[in-house]
Amino acid sequence: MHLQFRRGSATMSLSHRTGWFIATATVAATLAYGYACTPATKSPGAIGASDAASKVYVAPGAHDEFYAFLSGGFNGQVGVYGLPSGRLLKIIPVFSQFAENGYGYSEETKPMLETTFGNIPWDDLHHTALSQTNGEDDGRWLFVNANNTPRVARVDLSTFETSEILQIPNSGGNHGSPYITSNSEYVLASTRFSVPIPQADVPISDFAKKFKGTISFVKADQPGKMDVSFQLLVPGYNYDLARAGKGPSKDWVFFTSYNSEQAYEKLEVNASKADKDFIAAINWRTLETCAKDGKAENWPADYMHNVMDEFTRTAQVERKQSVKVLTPTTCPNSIYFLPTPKSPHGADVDPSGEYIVAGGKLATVIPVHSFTKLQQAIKDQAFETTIEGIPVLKYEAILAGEVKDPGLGPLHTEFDGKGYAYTSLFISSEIVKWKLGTWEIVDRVPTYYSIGHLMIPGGATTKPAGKYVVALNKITKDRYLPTGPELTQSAQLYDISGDKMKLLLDFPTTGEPHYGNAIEAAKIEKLQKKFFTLAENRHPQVTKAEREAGVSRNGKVVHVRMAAIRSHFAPDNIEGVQVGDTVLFHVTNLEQDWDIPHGFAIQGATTSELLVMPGETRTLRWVPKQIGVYPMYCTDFCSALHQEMSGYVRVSPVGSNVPLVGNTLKAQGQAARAAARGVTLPTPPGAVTGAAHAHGTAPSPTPR
Ligand code: RUQ
Ligand code: CUA
Repeated sequence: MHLQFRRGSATMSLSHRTGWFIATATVAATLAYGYACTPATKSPGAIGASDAASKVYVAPGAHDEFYAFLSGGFNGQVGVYGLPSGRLLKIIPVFSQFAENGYGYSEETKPMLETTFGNIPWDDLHHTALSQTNGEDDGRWLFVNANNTPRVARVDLSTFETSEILQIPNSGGNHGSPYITSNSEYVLASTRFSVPIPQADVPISDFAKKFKGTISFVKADQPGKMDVSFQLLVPGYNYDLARAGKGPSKDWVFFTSYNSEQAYEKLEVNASKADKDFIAAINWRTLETCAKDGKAENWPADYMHNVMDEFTRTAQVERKQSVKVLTPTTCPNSIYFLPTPKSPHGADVDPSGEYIVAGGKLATVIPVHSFTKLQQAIKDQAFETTIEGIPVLKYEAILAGEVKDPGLGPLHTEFDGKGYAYTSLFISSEIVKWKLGTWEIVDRVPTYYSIGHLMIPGGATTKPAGKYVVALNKITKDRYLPTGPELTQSAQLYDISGDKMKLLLDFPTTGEPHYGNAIEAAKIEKLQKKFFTLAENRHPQVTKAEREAGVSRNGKVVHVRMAAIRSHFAPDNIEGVQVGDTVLFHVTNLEQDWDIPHGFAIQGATTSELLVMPGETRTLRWVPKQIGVYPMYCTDFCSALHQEMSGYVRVSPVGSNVPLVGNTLKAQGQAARAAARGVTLPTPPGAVTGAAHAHGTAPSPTPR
């Protein structure tokens, strides 16, 4: 018999129905054995509805205690939620274009999605890692991975924007990524799919001979400077997930691998034959020393590094052509294999740094390795064999213990900092709580349904805030109002402050959440940037005051330097554009106030709209195809006179003699003459009316 299961909700596999059955059975069992459950509630496993409600209730105007960053899976974005309320606060686009703010569409942000394969508008984002200092979340950055076209990105948590994306060369599927070392020295990334390295035209049947994996160490401690410091070439398995050590194990990283069978067809059968696969335990300090001592070879590679420049707010692309490669033989004692049953998925390290827990998705136990024993086994050379220069340690020599009968399909484990671990079980759709050291199961709760990852605020650090666990579920079925064939994905919040886990809340998520992180809000709130300083804006087409606005032609390209301020554009009427011109609207938002973006849209633009933050410049490209007069307007309800924030562009035939003008120049002339006479022109009404609708209440003076 082999167990079969699939992630994703597109198909109901037979085994999922089994999972469903088991989940239902678990619920029934839970009820039958008198699990603390108030009959009034609709959700089995939940505490009384009003109790639960009061625990997640955040009063109007009050703030949540935690920020949660949940990956969006196939949507390529990150969702930001407040906990315990589960309220969605923001979507941060990373590897996908985002119509809400023009990310990936505006000229400044398009280069962020540039790769050596071209501009990629959509990728698959699985895992998150918050930056750490001394093993604790520090709130500076969030790292995330692109799974399909291998990349790692940094999100700056002062702006909640993607600030940097690094492509990972010599990788095929960047799943085991990004995991972070305890002082944010490195972000880790591994190949899920082994490939010929360097890429080559070879028969697929040469898999075992020619295909390899890589583990990349990305230097990440300086913003804007991510780079692959070195790669370790490893046997052609599938490297799945990872964790860095902490405390005593902080110089080590642990990667799960499956398919040590090296199957290249029908993996669901052929990669599930061996009893055990491996966790690769890697000492990154040793690798660092080898690289410093010149043991790495420079291999040709082709990858891109895209950085959002802080002052031009424009992404710059750098193409890199080589990478340092180490192997287990050129850098001995840097990597060991820990036999681990069976096709392990997650690898998780407890807050003390002693225990390495594997989620053997087809295993009947949860194996836990001991870091102390691992070191001893290395000293004693307790090796079973050696594979491609990698010593394989004896299972019994490194094993701390096994959690017996955890349920079906253990995937991921998080920790509460109070001596307990929580493991997600995909097939039996539940969370089990067990004790570190004794390995006994102390509690289990059903999840609705098919949990993948789970997350405890700070659960990946040395100091978890063991208050809640969030289940990140793949399937919701009957939990919400139906919405056609595609139903929402969902997270569930459980109270873990007591002995028993208690379900408090279901909340829908954007996309399919894989991993997520949550952090005390205070660590991030204090770092917030409220607007970009106009005086520091170094965009080449910036308009720092209305008098600098204007239009100019360079052959078929028309540049419009445009100012946006409540409640007008300058210029607001443009003539002299011709059919087939490329018109670049460089819109600078002159506001210097929190929460006052302006939008920009023009009829027939085939890119997107813009949303321009205070103090920044964003550019929309527009190529008019027909003569006429086209309206343009602000798309963000910024003030009482937002509807008046509009204008026209006149488009004439090719070769027309209509001169190119933007009307601000006239208005500006008036203002200049008035200023020369010592007269102050009345401030436009919109500028003093204050914001309306969604954008706060504080009016700001017009900085002219
Ligand atoms: S993986 S469950 Cu990327 Cu576990 Cu999602
Ligand atoms: Cu600016 Cu509406």
